[in-house]
Amino acid sequence: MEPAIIATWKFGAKAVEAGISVLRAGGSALDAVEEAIKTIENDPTNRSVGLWGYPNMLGEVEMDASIMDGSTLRAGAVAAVKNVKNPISLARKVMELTPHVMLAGEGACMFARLLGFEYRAPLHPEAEKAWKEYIAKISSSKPEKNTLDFWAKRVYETKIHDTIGVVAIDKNGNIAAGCSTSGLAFKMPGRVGDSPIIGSGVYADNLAGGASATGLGENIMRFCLTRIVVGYMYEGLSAQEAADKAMKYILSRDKSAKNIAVVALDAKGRPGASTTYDTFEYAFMTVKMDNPHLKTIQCVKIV
Ligand code: SD4
Repeated sequence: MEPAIIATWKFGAKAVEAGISVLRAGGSALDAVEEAIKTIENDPTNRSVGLWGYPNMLGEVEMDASIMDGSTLRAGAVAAVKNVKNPISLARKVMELTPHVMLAGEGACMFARLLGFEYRAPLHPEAEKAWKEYIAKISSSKPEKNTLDFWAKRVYETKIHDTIGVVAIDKNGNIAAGCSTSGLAFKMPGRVGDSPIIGSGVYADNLAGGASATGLGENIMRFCLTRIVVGYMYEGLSAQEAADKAMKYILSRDKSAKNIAVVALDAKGRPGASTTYDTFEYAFMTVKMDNPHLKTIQCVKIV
């Protein structure tokens, strides 16, 4: 098996380079996925992943992450966690050290403290400026009928969000998938997207392949996107065929389910990606390649 790794977005190029070093050294798919994602979580220029991402409406960065091991079908996730530098590593600890799959909110923060993962950092100045401007803008605009309208509509309008989603296959054919995000910018406190939901944000099964999602969580989690993609690969479709089929299914059920994307690797290590964004970019690399391959795709067509 030729080890390979795929990641969402242009910034995924940096992630796959970090992950490929792990795979080149003979490391596991799980280690490669964690390392790849940490690289983006640790990047202070990224505004949608990790502690330097945009905060929620109250000015607090709340993050979601998950990881799945396709060789054991074990998974770990954290939702709405604060003050952690690497939510992906915390998600892995949930998988490895607890009998649970997901810890959320204060419990996830407490688990982070117990493990010595707590890391307090001020908002990135750019994120703070954008948050203050956003609050000022919506506060000065026409008042909503009530607080719920304000939260439910105005906050949702920002549509600023991205996720680092990664899938890797190692030399033994083990597949892992993971993702991490600070979620929708200026979201309602407690809003959780698809990223920590196993089967929505990530899914992996050595017998089929792995998938990781990005985009508007509300349009991903009600379709269990990554579980659908892996299910299609289990039926024998390639990663590309499975990703396209899942997106076509989603659009055929709800034409408004825009702004989502998925990356996948099948059990043969072949890459695939599909999207309902107008355009979407992803990065792919195998151990034989010198540089990541960045590819741009267009919104899937339904006939
Ligand atoms: C979320 N799926 O919280 C994440 C954000 C994202 O591209 O990936 N945006 O909904």
